[in-house]
Amino acid sequence: MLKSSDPQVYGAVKNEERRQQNGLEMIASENYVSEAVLEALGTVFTNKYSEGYPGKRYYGGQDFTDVVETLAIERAKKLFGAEHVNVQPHSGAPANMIAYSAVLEPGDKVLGMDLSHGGHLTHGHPVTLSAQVYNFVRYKTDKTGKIDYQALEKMAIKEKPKMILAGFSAYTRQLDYEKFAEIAKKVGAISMIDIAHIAGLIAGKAIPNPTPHFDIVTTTTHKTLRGPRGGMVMCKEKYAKAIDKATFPGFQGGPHMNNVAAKAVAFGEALRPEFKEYAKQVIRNAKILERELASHGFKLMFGGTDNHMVLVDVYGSKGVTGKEAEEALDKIGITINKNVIPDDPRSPLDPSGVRIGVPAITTRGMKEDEVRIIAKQINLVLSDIKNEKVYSSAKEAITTLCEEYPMPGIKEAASVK
Ligand code: DSN
Repeated sequence: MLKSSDPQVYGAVKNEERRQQNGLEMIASENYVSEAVLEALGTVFTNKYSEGYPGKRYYGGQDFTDVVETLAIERAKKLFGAEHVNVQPHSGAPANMIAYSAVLEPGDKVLGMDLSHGGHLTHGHPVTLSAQVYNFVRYKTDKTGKIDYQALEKMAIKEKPKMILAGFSAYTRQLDYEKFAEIAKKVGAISMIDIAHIAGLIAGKAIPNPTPHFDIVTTTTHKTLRGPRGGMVMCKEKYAKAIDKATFPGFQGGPHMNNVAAKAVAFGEALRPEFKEYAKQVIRNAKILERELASHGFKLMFGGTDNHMVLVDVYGSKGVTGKEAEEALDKIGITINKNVIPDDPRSPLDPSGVRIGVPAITTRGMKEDEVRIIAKQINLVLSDIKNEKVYSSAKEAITTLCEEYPMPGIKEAASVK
């Protein structure tokens, strides 16, 4: 047992359980997995090497790895209506690199969303390997917080990219999938979308599904999809061979089969009716958070939200930097992350904004009333950040919520103190 064989690691695990139970996780990309997903992660599949794909492996002993990988693939196809699925990518960044390398040559041009406008590092930020290999040109949102599709089309005609990439990690509005696909088609580019943040909302049918419109779809399997940390690439049959080859042997070695088994479990959960209700509640909770924060005088970027998160200009609203806001909310048991806002004049280490998401608190069962309480505490603390007195009552309100809504996944969550 871990407790006796390695008390140090065991202690850290128990402390992390306590931290997760006794605080509210509001980092938009995090969530709590079920006990079944955790159990699958801790199985003997972690011992197995399975290079290749079901029915076509390089090593023996694959009867049961084939079972879990096939289940994961078939369930993902059902969830997203995908023609082809590869469940082996270790996470989101590898999934994106796999997709690029499957269809692009070094130096090829890609249009991707600017990081400060909600895009992701792996969509062409200069500090990444992908930006060293490919030539990324970045588009932005306009003053209204929307993507100007006419301007995007003009840019695509001028730049003649090999790929047009949609998707984000801090953008809060619904994308026009058809428009992206139409522009890509017009300029002869491959269309790709990274749905890492919104995969669970799509699987739960709370927002439209982009899979039919795009050549390639990448995602993580954690975040709103509530599976194990991992990645996945879906594509049209036309790109199936290229994606599989780019995954293995192109970019990765053996898949992590315990992780693939846990993906199968999570996808099975996402196919159940309860998951649809979960996804809808996530959207309802985010909308209430948007309205409550706006009513408390916070400036919401992009004009609000259509998904699971809000991006708030705390510096412009309350004169508090993103870093200060993150630290202040940490003190009352709310974990969020500082975040740049579009064309942020401040540095990424102490930006103007914070990103706040509701997927994890919704998994705990919290609804509109609880979100109102949370927004109130956020406002009390960030409006009076230097007043130590507001912290204790705010912390008490958050602790009460944590006790009323224990986190799933651990057997004795409620008794973890
Ligand atoms: N770190 C994840 C996020 O928070 O959006 C994605 O890389």
